[in-house]
Amino acid sequence: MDNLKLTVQRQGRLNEKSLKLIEDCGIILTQEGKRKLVSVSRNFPLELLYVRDDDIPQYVFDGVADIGIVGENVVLEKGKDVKIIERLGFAKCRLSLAIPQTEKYTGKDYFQGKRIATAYPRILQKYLMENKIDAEIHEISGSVEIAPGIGLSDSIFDIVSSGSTLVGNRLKEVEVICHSEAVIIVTPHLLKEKKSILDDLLFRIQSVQRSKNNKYILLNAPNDKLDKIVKLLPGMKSPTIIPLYEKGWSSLHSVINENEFWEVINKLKEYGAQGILVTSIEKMII
Ligand code: PRT
Ligand code: ZN
Repeated sequence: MDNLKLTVQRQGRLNEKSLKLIEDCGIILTQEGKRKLVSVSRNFPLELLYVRDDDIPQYVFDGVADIGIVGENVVLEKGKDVKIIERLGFAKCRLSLAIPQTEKYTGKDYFQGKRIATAYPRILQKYLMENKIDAEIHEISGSVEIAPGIGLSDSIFDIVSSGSTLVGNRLKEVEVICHSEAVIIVTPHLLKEKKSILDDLLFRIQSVQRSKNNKYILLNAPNDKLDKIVKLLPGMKSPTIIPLYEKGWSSLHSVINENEFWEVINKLKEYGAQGILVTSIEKMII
């Protein structure tokens, strides 16, 4: 049977995490394969194609690759008819409008008649049309943040993550247009026989993703507070409770969403929980 073809970024911000995700799924790629244009797994029917991230939507749309891992911003910008089937939670960033720090921002109408430099003309055009802003788009492919400083534009529309690039170029972020993260896209031409390989891969990816968002928690608690603690930590089906040697106490094991942990911890202490241990989970299948 044919391998499922996955295209990933050859070099750059997405490359390492894309490969790590595949590795976390138990899929072994040959070491030297990472430097080639193509590599084949020896324990899963998967083939990797390494390309520039900008080319990924086209490769997937054409069916040269069945699926791809790419930033949502690139998917939106290319406008190809590919479907996002999974959000991966890394390479998070936003696409924003920014203006010189010395300028007074008066709201969206500030951009009427202005020149905006960007590498994302399509996303920007859509935003300007939706907001009835008549501005001039200057498409440039890199170092967008220097455009206002050299007189190429009045403002920029670009990717922002920490915001330090903007500050370093004396710019300020004034409108966030959209958010982005790495996603998996699938071709509209997926062959039936490859669908089951894709389902298997997605099952593995989701187990890995879930395990990243959750922690295994163990604690000791007085028996009369167990009901309250179980409500805070309902776990996957229900927590495991094991009696301690010391009378009146139990050990409780459960799973907790990482984002909820700090909210719950104070309540746990209030209910007399002690010896709280939190550890990571490698795979999580529900
Ligand atoms: O060579 P190739 O074309 O494959 O790669 P590339 O240079 O086009 O892309 P790359 O590797 O830089 O980024 C790949 C993807 O990572 C992007 O498409 C985004 O989806 C995502 N991503 C996440 C980012 C950032 N964070 C990011 N901070 N992409 C770029 N940046 C740049 C941004 O352009 C700006 O210059 O970092 C600067 C802003 O960062 P802060 O932290 O200073 O705000
Ligand atoms: Zn690129």
